[in-house]
Amino acid sequence: MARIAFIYPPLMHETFEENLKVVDEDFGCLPPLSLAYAAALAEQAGHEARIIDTNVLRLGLPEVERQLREFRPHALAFTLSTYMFHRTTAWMKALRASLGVPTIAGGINVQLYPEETIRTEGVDYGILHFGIAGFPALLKAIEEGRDPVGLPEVVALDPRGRMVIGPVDPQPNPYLALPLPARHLLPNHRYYSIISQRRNFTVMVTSTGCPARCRYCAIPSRPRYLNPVDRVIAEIRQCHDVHGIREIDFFDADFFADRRRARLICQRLIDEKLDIEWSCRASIGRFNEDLLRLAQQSGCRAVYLGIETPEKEALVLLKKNVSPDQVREQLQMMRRVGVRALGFFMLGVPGETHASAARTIRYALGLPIDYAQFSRMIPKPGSDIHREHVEQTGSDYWRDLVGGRPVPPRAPNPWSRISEEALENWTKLAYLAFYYRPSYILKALARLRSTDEAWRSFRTMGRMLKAFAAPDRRSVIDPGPDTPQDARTP
Ligand code: B12
Repeated sequence: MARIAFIYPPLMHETFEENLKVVDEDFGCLPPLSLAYAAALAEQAGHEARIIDTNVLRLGLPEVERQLREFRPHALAFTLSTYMFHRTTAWMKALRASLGVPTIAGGINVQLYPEETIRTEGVDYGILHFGIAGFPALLKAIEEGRDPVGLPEVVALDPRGRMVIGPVDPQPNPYLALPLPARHLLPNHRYYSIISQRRNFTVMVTSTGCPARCRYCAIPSRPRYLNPVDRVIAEIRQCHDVHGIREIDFFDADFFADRRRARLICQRLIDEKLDIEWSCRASIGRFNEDLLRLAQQSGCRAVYLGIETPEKEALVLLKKNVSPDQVREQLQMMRRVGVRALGFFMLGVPGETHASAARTIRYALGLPIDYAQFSRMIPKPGSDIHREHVEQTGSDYWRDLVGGRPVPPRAPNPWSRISEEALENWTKLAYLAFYYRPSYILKALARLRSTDEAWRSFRTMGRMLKAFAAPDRRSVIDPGPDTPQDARTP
């Protein structure tokens, strides 16, 4: 039996991300689900696991080092996103140096950029896909002092410095072999999201991939697997009974994508009489009133919808098959049923001008939604737009970033016709215009259910005001001409 420490370093906003800094920072404190899955795989193989979530516990490197010295791990494990790549690998490097044990990285970035990942200092081994066969095999090899090069799903360098990717056994449905995430290793009472209302709160994912093909999103490129309903219910029941969880945010790209399955899950939640409220993400047009009523009865309180933009041409180019009429219809239906709506909007879509950005904000203000999130459109790693971006700019921004090559602070946006600075200002203005309406504030106050929630909302409102108090408003007040010369050239 080996001791494995799973470390979740501090999440920090990076300039190249789609959200404003203040939004990223106030999004909440959510559990590291991927690490909880990986830790469950380690425990299933008979090892002792510990997760250190530095975000929720507010720990710095020296304290983590101290705790690890006590735990005496045989290996250190991390999840690597592209965005957090350098921050995470800096922690890997530092902890490997001070503890002298190998480091293992799994997660989306290893999948996207295995070569750059494995050649980064501080990373000893990578795990691809779900790691069901590979992770236990790798831990066993480390424990027994064997060379793991060539093991299934393992990415490693051979003695000659060549990258070797072990064979990947295509699983029909990895969920059938995945244990439930090890939430018993997490401080479940500490987590919350910006809009959560109850504690304990957690996030859950019941499917991977997405049947929609929106070109700006990275999720459609991932294989589609559905966790069987019985397993989903078992996970929810465990959350409820063992971890005192009373609110769940489902992070599936579209929880209602498979209507039959969604209906079954809702019906089972009703039958099992669990005291759970939940929210999820869904595509416009994918759920009807009947299904939403059942969801509401089973505890659904909010649905997040990708509304993005009212601009018809951009919607077609991005393969986002919704019309503003459909959006309104769906939102009115949600009002009738009594489920809150959060709309995601993007600024900087193809052909974006000052006039269209203003239209998007007015559109958001005119919709019956309870929350809105405004982001810049960026070429998310793994999305169609990203592939197009590589062709248009002749370089892969993210590959260069993780490969340690110099990159500008933001990936150039060759689609939008207004500058990055102006886009940022429009995004700030969108938040101010949406959240600081007296009518909105009154409604938000009426919605509050606890002092904890009230405190979080006031703090976020205060921080937003402070962050947006002194933006360069010139580009918003005097937007200038909508001409191609106005564009920031890539
Ligand atoms: C839930 C979720 C979260 C949760 C939990 C995050 C976590 N890492 O656990 C929260 C809300 C906290 C979160 C935060 C962030 N997320 Co997130 N998140 C997701 C989401 C929706 C599902 C991930 C998931 O749990 N899938 C289900 C499990 C079963 O699959 P998995 O994550 O791939 O994990 C399996 C394997 O990959 C592997 N594995 C993963 N890590 C490790 C580690 C080891 C050691 C081993 C052995 C195996 C292993 O084992 C797992 C089980 O088999 C994905 C999108 C998606 N649908 O995949 C985005 C996604 C991964 N997130 C993304 C981003 C950008 C972020 C943030 C940077 C956002 C921010 N600005 O703060 C942070 C970064 C967090 C981090 N350091 O990883 C991007 C990543 C893009 C990229 N290439 O960088 C994605 C792809 C969404 C998107 N925008 O396209 N996220």
